[in-house]
Amino acid sequence: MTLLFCSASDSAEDWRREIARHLPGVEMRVWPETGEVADIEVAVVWKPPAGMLATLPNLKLIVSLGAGVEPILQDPTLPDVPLVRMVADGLTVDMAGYVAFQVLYWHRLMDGYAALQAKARWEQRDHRPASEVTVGFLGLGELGAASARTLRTLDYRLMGWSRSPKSIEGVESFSGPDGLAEMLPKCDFLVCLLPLTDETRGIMDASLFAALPKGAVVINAARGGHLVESDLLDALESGHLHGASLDVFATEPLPADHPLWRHPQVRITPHVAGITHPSRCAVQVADAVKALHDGRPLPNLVDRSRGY
Ligand code: NDP
Ligand code: OXD
Repeated sequence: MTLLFCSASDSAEDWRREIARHLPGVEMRVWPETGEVADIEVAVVWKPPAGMLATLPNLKLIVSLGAGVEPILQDPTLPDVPLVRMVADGLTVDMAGYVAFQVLYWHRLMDGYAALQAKARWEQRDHRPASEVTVGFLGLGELGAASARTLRTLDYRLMGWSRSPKSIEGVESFSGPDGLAEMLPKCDFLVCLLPLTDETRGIMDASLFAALPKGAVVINAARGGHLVESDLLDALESGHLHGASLDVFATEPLPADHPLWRHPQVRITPHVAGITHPSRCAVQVADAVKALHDGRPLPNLVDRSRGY
């Protein structure tokens, strides 16, 4: 079997080593060195150039190196073959750690203590008990649910909004437009872990921020397209929102002159909340390829009609 690897931001050599370990006998080619395209049955990709996958006449499976698949689904020439996405313990643990860190940063007043340290001032400030702080999630899938479970061990009050209602111990579930309207006013923190689809694009806008209580903090670790950045800046400037932690942006890399970089109440990371490391994620690629080969159901299959 021949596999084509295509990613501008992952090390092809590291992936070659791991693919050889988990899929001995499979030949890995690295785009654009495709060789004879008719040989290629599996494409392993992150942000492939539009039209690239359509050049592979015998393609049987697309494996996304990302958990989010909108960069693949937006290709109008995308061939009609199964698409599986990355779901891996290592990535999930990374994301839960990122979310917990950002919630703790704001809740435990680390922004204020950093400012005090700069002035060599010893000043104890009061923070609310975690049991009185509500963290709401937009999206309670692999990453939202795992992040909520992690925060549960720290005693936060937890809520989550998803398409279908969920039953997760210690997490109050909301769904549908009414559910969102009911959840938002209760959230001291709002964490976005939705897929980017036609339904979720721009969901974090002025009207959503207005529905949050004054002083709320927004954390976006999903996609830049979920957030209307100018509305966020307005909500921070007016003092309605206290802060924001952002890992993803409408334009990546975030342009150097973007006002978000310099806003004192915004914490920025460069799309690193959950990373697909080859050493811990190649096994997921191998599982999908083996399932295809054996004719078994494919794990983590994307439902194209839903867009995630
Ligand atoms: P999942 O598909 O497992 O979960 C998505 C969740 O969103 C589900 O609970 C789903 O509801 C809910 N949802 C989808 N559409 C709607 C809607 N219209 N209304 C309400 N709820 C909706 O995805 P993951 O948890 O694995 O990943 C989430 C996203 O995180 C990815 O799509 C990606 O964009 C982002 N990501 C970011 C990373 C980073 O480094 N910053 C790393 C990895 C992922 P239901 O359960 O009912 O279907
Ligand atoms: C992903 C990502 O979707 O890295 O996995 O953003």
